[in-house]
Amino acid sequence: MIDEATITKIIVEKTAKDWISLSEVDVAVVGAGPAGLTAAYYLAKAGLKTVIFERKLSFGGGIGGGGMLLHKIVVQSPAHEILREIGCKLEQVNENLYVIDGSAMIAKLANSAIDAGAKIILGVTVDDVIYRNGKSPHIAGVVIQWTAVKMAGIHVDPLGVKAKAVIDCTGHDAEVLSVAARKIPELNLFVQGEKSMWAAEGEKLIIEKTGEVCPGLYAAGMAVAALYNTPRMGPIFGGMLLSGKKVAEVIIDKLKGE
Ligand code: 48F
Repeated sequence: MIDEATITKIIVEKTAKDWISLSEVDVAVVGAGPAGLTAAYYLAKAGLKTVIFERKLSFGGGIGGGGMLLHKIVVQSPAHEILREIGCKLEQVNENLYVIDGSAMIAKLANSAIDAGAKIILGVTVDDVIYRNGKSPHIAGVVIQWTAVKMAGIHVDPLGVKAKAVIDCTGHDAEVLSVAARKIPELNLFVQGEKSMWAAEGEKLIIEKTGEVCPGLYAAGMAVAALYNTPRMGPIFGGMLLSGKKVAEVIIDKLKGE
């Protein structure tokens, strides 16, 4: 039987159950772009309790906009192996470049992260971090608010989610790193902003520099370029996938070793 009150009860009860579970996780990924979705896929696959908080009501980040709204996404070797692993059909264009529709890539990345066990919560903005000061300061979770509340400009206190690891996958603005740098000066973080475009160098450096930024806080994807002032690469996406995979491996090593 379809009954309005029953529908409401199911939504409220099941959402509350999920949120109670999500109040403490192994990894909080901020942003469901290519780096965040790839990281969540590998983290969840390794058995870590993983949540992605995404500001918008959709996932994919910069994939959907492609290069100047054109719907083909270019990925270089060996990042194509990640896409093959999750069932993407790629067209090989030359020795090391592959192409795929943006919509297909978004769907497959999100699907693989969800199937591996990650939760993706849409419409939630991370606007601060939780920190502790032991021997040295460390990040212990994220502070979240409904995006709709932020947009309304009304003052509503946020909620906190504890996490053993927080990954900034927010893209060009490196929002989590920026707020941590501003509010916790003892972390000695300085978000410099990215350099102008140099595709090959940008891709190489982003993968190299992906990893832990300070205890509990990690960066992947374009947030890494913003932190270390490395070049933007424009619409080539292999570095984002490899960066997401690398940060997952670093965190898996760390958390499984504890
Ligand atoms: O921008 P985005 O796709 O970041 P990325 O994974 O990939 C960058 C590429 O798309 C492209 C590029 C290289 O090819 O230059 O731009 O590093 O995805 C970031 C996601 O984070 C969300 C945002 O809506 C987007 O979906 N986001 C940003 N800030 C917040 C956030 C926040 N404070 N809280 C929650 N989500």
